Amino acid sequence: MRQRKAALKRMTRETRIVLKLNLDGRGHAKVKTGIPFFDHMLTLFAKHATVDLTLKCKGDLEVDAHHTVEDCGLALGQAFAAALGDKMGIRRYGHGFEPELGGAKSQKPGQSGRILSARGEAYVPMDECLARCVVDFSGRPFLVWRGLDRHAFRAISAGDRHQDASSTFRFGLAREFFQAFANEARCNLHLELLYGDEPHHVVEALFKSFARAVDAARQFDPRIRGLLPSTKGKL
Ligand SMILES: [Mn+2]
Repeated sequence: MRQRKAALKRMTRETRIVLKLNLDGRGHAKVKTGIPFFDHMLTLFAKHATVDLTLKCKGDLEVDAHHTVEDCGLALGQAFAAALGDKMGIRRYGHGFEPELGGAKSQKPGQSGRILSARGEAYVPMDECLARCVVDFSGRPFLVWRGLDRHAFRAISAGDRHQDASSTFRFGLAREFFQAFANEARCNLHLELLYGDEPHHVVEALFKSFARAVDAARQFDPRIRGLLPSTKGKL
C-alpha cells in the first residue's frame, strides 16, 4: 500500500510554514504556530483524527493571528489532498450518526471498536456544547458553517480577554481555518454548533468533530479495495 504521507513548505511574506502529515499515523503531533490555543486545537485534531502531524509556522503575529491561522488551514488542506492522492478505496465520507453502528448495543465486549469509532461519531460533545461535522473528500470545495452567528458577532469583553486565549481566538478565525482547509483539500465540509456557549469548548468541539469526520473519511473500506467511491470515475 502506498504510504499516505505529505510534506510541504509554504513560504509567503506573511507566513513561513513547514508541514509533515502521515494520514495513517497514530495521533502524534508536534505543532508550533506561535498561538498556543491554535496549537492546542491542531494537536487535538491530530490525536482525534489519528494522523501524525508536524507543523511549524512563523507568521506575522505582530499584525494579528489571521494570516497564521488561515495559512495553516491552507497548508493542512494541501497536505491532505496530496496524501489522499487518487482516493482509491477510501470511505470518502465522514459522517454523523449511523443508527446501526453508533448505538450502545453495538458495543459488544471483546469486539474491536475500530470500525465503530471510525464511523459513528462525528458528533462531539464538550461539556455543554455539541458540534457536528460531516466531510466529503469530493474534489469540490464547500464550507457550510452553521450555528455560530450568535457567537461571531459577540463582543469580547476585557474580562474574556484575560480569562483565556480562546476568547481572543475569535470564532471568525476558526471559520477562516476551515474555509482554507476546505478550499485546498477540495472537500465539502459541513460544521455546525448545535448548542453551547463557552468559547474554548465551542472551538474545541468543532475541531474534535472535524477530526472524527476526517478520521472516518480517509479510512479504507476493505470492500472497495482499489476502487473509487464515485460513479463519476474521478474524485
Ligand atoms: Mn481544551
